[in-house]
Amino acid sequence: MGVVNVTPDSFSDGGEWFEPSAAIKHGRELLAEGADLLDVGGESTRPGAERPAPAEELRRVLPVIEALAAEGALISIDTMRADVAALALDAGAVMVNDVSGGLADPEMLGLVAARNTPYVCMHWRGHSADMQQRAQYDDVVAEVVAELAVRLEAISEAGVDLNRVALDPGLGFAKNSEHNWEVLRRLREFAVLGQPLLIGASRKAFLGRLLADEETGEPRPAVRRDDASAAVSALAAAAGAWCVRAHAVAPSADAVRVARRWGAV
Ligand code: PMM
Repeated sequence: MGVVNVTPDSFSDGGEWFEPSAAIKHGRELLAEGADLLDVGGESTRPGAERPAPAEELRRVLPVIEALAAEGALISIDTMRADVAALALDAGAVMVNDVSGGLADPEMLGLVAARNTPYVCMHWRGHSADMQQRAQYDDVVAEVVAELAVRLEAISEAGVDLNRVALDPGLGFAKNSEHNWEVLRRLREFAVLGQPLLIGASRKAFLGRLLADEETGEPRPAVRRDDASAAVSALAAAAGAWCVRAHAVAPSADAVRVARRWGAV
């Protein structure tokens, strides 16, 4: 899954593809690099980010979705808002990627059920403004699995076909670096949930900290985390992940091919 952030303030590629024409061009490039899906989003979820108004979120994503879907791309809409998801589906998106797992908008699961659309449910404990205060766990894997199981029940009760639902442990969302590494180290344990798994590690801060400059201690900048992101892609694929979300698709696509040929996928 290639990331097309149509935002002025994403941590990973802030503002680079904010103009629709630049985002559309970038989407085409990611497809050429081997992306099977493009994840188009108009709200930055970096820690501390402020939310755009719904109208602004729509203004950002709709022209990009329309153009890329018209060219045959499979698009997921990265949104927590049911109204945005509905119009994105009308514009040609084929999947909803909801980082709140249906918690941010009470209308979301009903929409997904009514449209019978594939749905990514990520583990989430609250909006970006204060999510890092919620990074409190005794056993992060056990608690994230349990909280995702509760979401799956709600999703099923809303009438969504569970055959169309993927889960995501939500690296960096109400999780610190140690939590993220623990989730990755024990990724196979998420198989008990019985759903395909999506992993979004690409360019995240925990990789920047791992690769910090040995002298200054400065984290490695986001745009220089793609080799590490690809390493996570290979290992996540080997641990059974269904999909990896990546900003630089080419290295992750190669990494997944290696994992597949290795016999792991
Ligand atoms: N991470 C971001 C945004 N959307 N969606 C899913 N399913 N999983 C993630 O880990 C995820 C996501 C934040 O990263 P970005 O600002 O680079 O898009």
